[in-house]
Amino acid sequence: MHIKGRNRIMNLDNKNIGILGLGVSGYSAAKLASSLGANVFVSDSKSDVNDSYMKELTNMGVDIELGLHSEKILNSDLIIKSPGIPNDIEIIQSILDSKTEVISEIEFAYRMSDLKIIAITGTNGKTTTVTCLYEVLKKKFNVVKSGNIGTPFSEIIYKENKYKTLDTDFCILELSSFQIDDIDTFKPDIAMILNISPDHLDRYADFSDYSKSKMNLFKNMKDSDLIIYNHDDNVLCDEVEKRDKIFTAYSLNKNFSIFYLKDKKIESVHSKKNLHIDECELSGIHNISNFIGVATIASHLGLDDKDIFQSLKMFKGLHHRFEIFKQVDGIKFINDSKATNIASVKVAIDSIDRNIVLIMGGLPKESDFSEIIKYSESIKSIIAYGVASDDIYNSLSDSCKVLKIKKFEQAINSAIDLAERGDSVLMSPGCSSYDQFKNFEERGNFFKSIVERHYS
Ligand code: UMA
Ligand code: ADP
Repeated sequence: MHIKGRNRIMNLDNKNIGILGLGVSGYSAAKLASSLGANVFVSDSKSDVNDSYMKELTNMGVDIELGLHSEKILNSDLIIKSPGIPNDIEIIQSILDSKTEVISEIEFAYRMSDLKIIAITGTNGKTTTVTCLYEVLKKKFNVVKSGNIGTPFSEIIYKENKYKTLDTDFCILELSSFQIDDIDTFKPDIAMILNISPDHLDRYADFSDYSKSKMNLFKNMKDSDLIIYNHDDNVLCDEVEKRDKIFTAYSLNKNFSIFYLKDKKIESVHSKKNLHIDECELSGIHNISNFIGVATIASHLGLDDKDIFQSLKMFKGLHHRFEIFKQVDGIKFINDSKATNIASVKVAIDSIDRNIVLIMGGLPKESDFSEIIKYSESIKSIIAYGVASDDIYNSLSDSCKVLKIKKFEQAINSAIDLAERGDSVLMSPGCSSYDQFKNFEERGNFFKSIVERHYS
């Protein structure tokens, strides 16, 4: 089948498409390729993959190999790589030697679609910002959200083709650096970058390599496209300086932005309207910054300030991201389980300011936590749990009171015992959850259940 693409008509009839990885991206890319007439081969190094993916794809005639990456994939005309697959595995070297084209799942879906794209990236705040932007834009447009947030871009295109839902105005794509790495022609109509701080350094040579990967998002964008960046992020400002593109800034500061923060109000240069941050469902200085980014895009797309502020005011945020889930006996409990790097812990502390009982720990991404020292005045005590507890203790015990407790449940109970009226118990771990949990959701839900049980 031949489908129309904006500038990228790609005929897949009888093409051999190889796909590396049978997670959700591989599954959706395989369905899309197969539905468009390609011969599809999928290879996954694990033997136990999702059964329903196997059944559905096998029924579509997709050839699947499990438990290894054999050289069979070298028979492909084009290879689509799942984002979680690093470039240093052996089969990638053989593919590169064979000169077969390798692209990301995002690039593949892009080549198959006509959709207008708003792409959001950054180290922290992507999912919150994409969800908030979706809530604001849906008042005026038909929008869908996709990408790293959970639904692969290929799934959106597959469904658009299958159900002929051709009235989508914008696809809002959350993009991780892994997804940006293997783009080639991908060009969003609007792109926004929130911040860059150290993360995923196991996949990149160094921080500069990681930053370059994020900035790669803009490489095909033209002056007629809109590229927005957070001017309050120093790393981003340096990266923007180095590039010969037209960038639009957003900031908390009036000098750089069409929306800005003044006397606890988000103000607009275009109207006398404003939004008092105490009226918003969501709190946190980082979320005000996210709101200003969202408002900047919405305003460029013609939404008026009144509608933008109304939607921002109502936006409740997401679970596990600076989620104030309980206030009892004058103590606030905040679940920030998704804070898996130090930058996200810093903004959480900044948003509370004082009397914080901070729970950090899990599986560390780095061993140096000393950046937290500058917040020691705001922190009453730190409970350090899990594999990272020694590193946290070593980095911070000279400046803060740090208690080391290996088991998560005991760590939370100790935090509850320590907390007094006027305190905030903040679980903002700065590490991944995998030493004691399946994922950050499980860790956050367990935290909430321990607190609820204590006060029931
Ligand atoms: N695999 C191989 N060979 C390897 C390594 C892995 O075959 O050498 C296989 C695994 O056995 C597994 C499959 O690859 O079956 C997994 O592929 P994947 O890791 O790319 O994961 P997907 O299920 O396709 O999900 C991906 C994103 N995952 C990652 O980037 C790690 C999801 O983001 C995203 O929601 C989804 O695509 C849809 O776009 C998750 C994530 O953790 C939430 N992202 C990271 C983050 O947010 O920090 C970047
Ligand atoms: P991502 O999708 O980039 O991981 P999330 O919206 O899931 O981002 O939030 C992850 C963590 O980052 C949470 O702890 C959240 O409070 C924090 N966060 C949200 N926005 C920002 C921001 N603009 N700067 C720094 N941290 C942020």
